[in-house]
Amino acid sequence: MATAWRYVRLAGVFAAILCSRTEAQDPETNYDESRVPSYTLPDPLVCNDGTPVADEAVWRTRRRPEILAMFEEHVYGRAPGKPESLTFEERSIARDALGGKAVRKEVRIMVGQGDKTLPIDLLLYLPAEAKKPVPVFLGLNFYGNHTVNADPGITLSSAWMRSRSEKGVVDNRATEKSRGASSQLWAIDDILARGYGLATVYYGDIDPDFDDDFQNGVHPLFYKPGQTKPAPDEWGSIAAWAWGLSRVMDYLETDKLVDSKRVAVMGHSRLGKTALWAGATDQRFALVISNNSGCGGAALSRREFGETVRRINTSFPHWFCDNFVRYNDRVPDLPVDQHMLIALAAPRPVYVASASEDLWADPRGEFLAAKGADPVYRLLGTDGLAAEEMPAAEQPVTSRIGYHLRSGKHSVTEYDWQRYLDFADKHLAP
Ligand code: GTR
Repeated sequence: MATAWRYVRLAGVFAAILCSRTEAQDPETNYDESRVPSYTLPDPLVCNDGTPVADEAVWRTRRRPEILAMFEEHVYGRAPGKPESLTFEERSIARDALGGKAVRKEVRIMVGQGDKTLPIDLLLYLPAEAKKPVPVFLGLNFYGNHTVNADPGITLSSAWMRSRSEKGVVDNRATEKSRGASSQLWAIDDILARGYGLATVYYGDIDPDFDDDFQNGVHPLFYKPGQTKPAPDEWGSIAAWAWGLSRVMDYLETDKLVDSKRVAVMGHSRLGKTALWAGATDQRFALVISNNSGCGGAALSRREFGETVRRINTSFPHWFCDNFVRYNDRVPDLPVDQHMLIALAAPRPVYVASASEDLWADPRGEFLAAKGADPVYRLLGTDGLAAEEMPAAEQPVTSRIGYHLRSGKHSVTEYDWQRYLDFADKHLAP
């Protein structure tokens, strides 16, 4: 057994004892590598009719669309295309934000379909010194744009959000106390210092994260006459959040301060699942980053280690499409696994990051999925994932598929951001 894996297991023993996440204490949850079922992954380089994917053309014209369609039908659900109307309203601009380091912009993206509209509020920080359009990291946030920095110039979100006193959210609304409450998750100073911008949106603007049978958020805008909820193969919340990221991209393409050919889509946890799906469905994203995305994100479903398909569909029935529930007790019948989701980013650079104590997200399953995408990246002429074994903690792999295991808990840290910036410097250079 690899040393790295012994370390992960040891960390797991402590995690199981100390972890406050109730899911992690579920006695049914498997954290024992020896109890991982044996499984065979679907081959990303064999078409459903058995034709081998011999070259890039077959990948691009046949296999990639086939895999994308299977994820739409069985996992995330089909999303609509662009809305009938999309307008952008600059609501504020400050050229001297963050002590003169940044230009701060707030833009309202208004989605219109039929007689319905939905506002999505974007916050953008760009390096003040920039002489030309800059590459940007785009990521959704969990508690409102005003939580990513204590900057008093950010408009306080008035949207519904989960109550959480340490984030300053009371009775499902943000209070002044929530300003900067998530600033440790967003390395804005480092991002700006290295010449990048940051674009962020509160994910609840697109679809509030609770199961209301899709009555609020973006879904109802697209119901056909008489329809009251998405069909079993239509979009759940993850697909809606990813769709929203594409609408932000629509805006970024119009902003002359942004180099829209160099936008990295990034997300943590459920929003890491979302970033991967956004990178799969919208190839305008030049780089894709999954931070601790776990089940339904970068982790292989067939390992059933930590969070499982059944568990995630039970805890979060609104995240995936209803068809995904069919696989709760027959994961091996899924026509896809998550290595194929990572492969949908190919040949664009993609980075998968795990944390050693985040066993709920199955770090090893995340590494193995990245490895499972490697043949596609190699077919397309890149160096794929340049690691045979799962690396030890703090040993980043920076090939076109990037990977690291960070010591510690489920979170996004300064260490993670430094690696993403290094990776972007290497792979997004103009
Ligand atoms: C957990 C969930 C994970 C992950 C996480 C998060 O409760 O089981 O799949 O998405 O939430 O998003 O923070």
